[in-house]
Amino acid sequence: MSTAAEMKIPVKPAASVWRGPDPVNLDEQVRFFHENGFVILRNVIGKPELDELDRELNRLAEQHATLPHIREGYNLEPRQDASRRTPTFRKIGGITDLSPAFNQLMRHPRVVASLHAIMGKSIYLYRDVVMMKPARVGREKPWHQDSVYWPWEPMQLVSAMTALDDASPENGCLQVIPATHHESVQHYGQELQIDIDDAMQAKTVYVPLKAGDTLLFHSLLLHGSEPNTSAQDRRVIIVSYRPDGLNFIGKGQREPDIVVSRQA
Ligand SMILES: O=C(O)CCC(=O)C(=O)O
Repeated sequence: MSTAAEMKIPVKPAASVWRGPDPVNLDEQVRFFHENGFVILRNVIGKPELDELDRELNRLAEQHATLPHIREGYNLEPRQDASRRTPTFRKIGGITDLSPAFNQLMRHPRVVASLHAIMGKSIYLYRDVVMMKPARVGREKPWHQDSVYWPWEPMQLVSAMTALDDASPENGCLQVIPATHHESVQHYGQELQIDIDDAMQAKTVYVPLKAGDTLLFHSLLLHGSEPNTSAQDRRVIIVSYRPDGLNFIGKGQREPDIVVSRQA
């Protein structure tokens, strides 16, 4: 891995494309997740739910001027697409408070069952954000590990990324480097990122998702994505979940817990 003193390198095309197989059985999912730092749940939601979430995102874009700023709030793409009627958002945070349909997705029984198997009996919400990655203007996300931004130790959160559109190498689907979730690495810069060397580049994998698939990934898994230069939006919702037993190391007051699910 490169150091801060070296040049900032853009995210390059990945060396390979993840094609499965994706474990379905819970025990196999847990084994696969611990080994690789991710696991994919296919077809978690279908067309009716996707259509409803699409309507919700259109509603929120229309109403953006009056929406409350929840958790990360929202954020515009540096490059706006003038052909759209509403501002071109990069992300919308606090989405599960803004929309009942997204709140329901955060608690989806299949996702929650896999999370319990991986994380234990208690699951709390930490972060909930829609990443819009809009056609033509969606910018890249440099290589990073989420936990280096986050005020929780040990760094053992799990994120669920559910695709709201088909996500492919063409429209900037996520890239990961499997099995990098065992330790944190030094990041640099305002956006907190790392540059990966040729050996790491050779291990990069695109993770294409069909709309409705959910990728679960460890908060230390190295990931990034290229810009979306295609004509297809690549929207995903990412919900990040925290297990019991982590210490809050942030500044200021800790937010009250939001319980997603608790097993007896
Ligand atoms: O949406 C993406 O492509 C990447 C998002 C991401 O890495 C993040 O929110 O941590």
